[in-house]
Amino acid sequence: MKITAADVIVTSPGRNFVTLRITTEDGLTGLGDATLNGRELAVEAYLRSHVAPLLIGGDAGRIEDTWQYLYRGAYWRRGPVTMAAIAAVDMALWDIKAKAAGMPLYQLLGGASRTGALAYGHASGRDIPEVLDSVRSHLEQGYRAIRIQSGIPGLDSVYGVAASSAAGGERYDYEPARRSLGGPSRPVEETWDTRAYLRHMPRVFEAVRAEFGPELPLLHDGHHRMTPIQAAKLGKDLEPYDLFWLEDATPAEDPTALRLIRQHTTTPLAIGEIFNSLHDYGPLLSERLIDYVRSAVTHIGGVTAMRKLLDLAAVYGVKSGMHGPTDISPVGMAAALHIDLAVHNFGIQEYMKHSPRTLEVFLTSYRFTDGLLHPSDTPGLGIELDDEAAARFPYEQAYLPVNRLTDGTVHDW
Ligand code: EZ4
Ligand code: CO
Repeated sequence: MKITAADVIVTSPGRNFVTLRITTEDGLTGLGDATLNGRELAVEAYLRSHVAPLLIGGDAGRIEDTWQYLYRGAYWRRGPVTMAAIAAVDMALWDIKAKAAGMPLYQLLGGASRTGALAYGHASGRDIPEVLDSVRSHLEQGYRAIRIQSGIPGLDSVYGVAASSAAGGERYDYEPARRSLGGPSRPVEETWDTRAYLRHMPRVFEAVRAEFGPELPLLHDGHHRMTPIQAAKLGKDLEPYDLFWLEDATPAEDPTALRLIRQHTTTPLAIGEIFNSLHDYGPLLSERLIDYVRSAVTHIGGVTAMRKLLDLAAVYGVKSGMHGPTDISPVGMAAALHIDLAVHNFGIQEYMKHSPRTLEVFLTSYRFTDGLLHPSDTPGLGIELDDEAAARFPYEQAYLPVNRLTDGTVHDW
């Protein structure tokens, strides 16, 4: 199966996505997600200029060899841009292989290990009453596990909190990357105060448990803002509320920070959404410093890399908890769901519904029922892209926010 085309599609149906489509001589097509939120055009250029020309004429069936060729063959390796590009090629080739076999991808990965993947939704509010309303609405939508993010007294805008829950209508996401829409093309700046956050979060979880009881799995994302000892304190303070996990407690480039947190708390830990290599996990798996790996198929290097990561994690009893915000396109989400269904050490899947506009461009077949996600039995990944719809939504520059402390010092966002 010779590759005859590798096309990069950049589209912005509500937010930006970079998609690779590989076509074979017998007319099969495969899609891969290469979206890197806020840095989309760097991946587009890497794919167009350096990767696509290498694919033409190659054998679409040689997935592992192509992965190694693009990774080792570049000499320069790792990094979010490179790995998102390799991931897109890898996903597209798996899509083609599964379509050629007439099977949904999860069948090629060993078949289903469960009936569906437990998904968690995102409750948030500017204050505790809004958080409680948001949890209630997520329960009504069928979620059986819920992430809790809350506004902090004294801070105007906090990661993970939807801009206005009073605005009415359905909130599809709180996508933090702001599109410039002809306005100033610089990131929004937010103000952060870790001590205020540490004082407030236990009150939020206390209120949620008091209202909804002990059963519901609850998650929280620290978004890389704490020092190890601050994270240890938060983990300890949250122990009475029995979290499913505390995510990204400390900045991602220092895996050994998790050692200190682990010495102080039994709150389960998750990290990895901005990792781009299995090697970024360093000692986290072998020393059992975390409980869940948060990588996305899109950012770790594709289905091939994710399978290796999860097999290694399984050796140490660590489970999956793949990243699933709306900046993972429906293609990346579908890839995650096929793996979720197939692997034994599945933990949970993050899920945020894409907007109706996004779903005009990406025709999906996966479904969410009774709190579980299923990738469907459509051959391949089960996603198609409507080129005409994509062309209606041209790229808009967008940046993730930048964080500063109250004295103006730049802080991790
Ligand atoms: O901030 O995907 O757990 N989810 C997250 C996300 C990330 C965005 C960044 O692009 O942390 O909301
Ligand atoms: Co996160």
